[in-house]
Amino acid sequence: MDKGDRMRRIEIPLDERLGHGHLACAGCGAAVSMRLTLKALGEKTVMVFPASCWSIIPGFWPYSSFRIPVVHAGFVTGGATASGVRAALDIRGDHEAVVAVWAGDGGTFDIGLQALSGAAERNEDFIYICNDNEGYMNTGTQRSSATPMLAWTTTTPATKPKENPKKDIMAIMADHQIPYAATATIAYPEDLLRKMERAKRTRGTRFIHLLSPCSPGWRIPSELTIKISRLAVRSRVFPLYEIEDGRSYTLQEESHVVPVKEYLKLQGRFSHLTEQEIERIQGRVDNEWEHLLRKARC
Ligand SMILES: Cc1ncc(C[n+]2csc(CCOP(=O)(O)OP(=O)(O)O)c2C)c(N)n1
Ligand SMILES: [Mg+2]
Repeated sequence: MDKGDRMRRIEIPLDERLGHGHLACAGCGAAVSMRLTLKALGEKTVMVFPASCWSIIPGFWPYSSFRIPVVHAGFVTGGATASGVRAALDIRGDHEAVVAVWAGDGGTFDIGLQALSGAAERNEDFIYICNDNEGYMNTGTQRSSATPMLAWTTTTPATKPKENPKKDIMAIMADHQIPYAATATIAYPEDLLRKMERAKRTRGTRFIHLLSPCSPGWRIPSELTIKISRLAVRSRVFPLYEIEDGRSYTLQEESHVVPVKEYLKLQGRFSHLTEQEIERIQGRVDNEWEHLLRKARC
């Protein structure tokens, strides 16, 4: 990727496609991501929502807060529904409209993985956005395979927190050799917008992995959403990077690196952790970072 493109300052478009009266919680990281995403994708966008918080947040017609057409879809069907919407638009001769899926981590890492994998293997022409809040939040904070190791959820209580590490969804998508995949968070709005614009310009299956702090699910004060998103990147828990054609990695190295503890200590879902457990998480984050660096350097 051209470094000039990455460094380019981006003007945030003024038009709003997410209107008043949406039903997101105060401090919902995803609501800010959605607002920016819709600005980048523009009015000629159809958005597919597999079951998630976003089955509720837009509100119902005729009071929907969305100023684009949306399709509510079954939990497992994000990839398949978007394939169908794309085919229908193509048959009508509309190759310009953008088809985007906005699915939760449960709908992507777990239950929707098969439909997504099938669509990605066919290189279907849509943008798949995984809004990762690291749990089944709409149904009250159950564990998903995106929940980080040792985190509290209602199905992994503090006395028995989650033992397994978070699934590496970016590696899974890279191995489908899709044209473009990227990670993003709202703490870096220009970067998020640039990646959405890049995804819009690319054809074939594009995958964006958004980390979206969830105030009730992560047990954080609503005003800390942006700060925690930034700490996720600075602690290398959630590195920012792009992958072209599943093989070419561009890692955005953070100059201000902080210990993982700085990220964990602000969140109630990690308040049960001992110093030893924090060290264990730090070790894992360091290993994953080295692994990513090796991929970016080869
Ligand atoms: C087949 C099926 N099983 C369960 C549900 C209930 N359900 C609706 S939303 C949801 C949680 C979705 O979690 P995620 O995909 O992470 O999105 P989030 O709610 O966190 O935004 C569940 C379990 C459903 N709608 N359909
Ligand atoms: Mg979720």
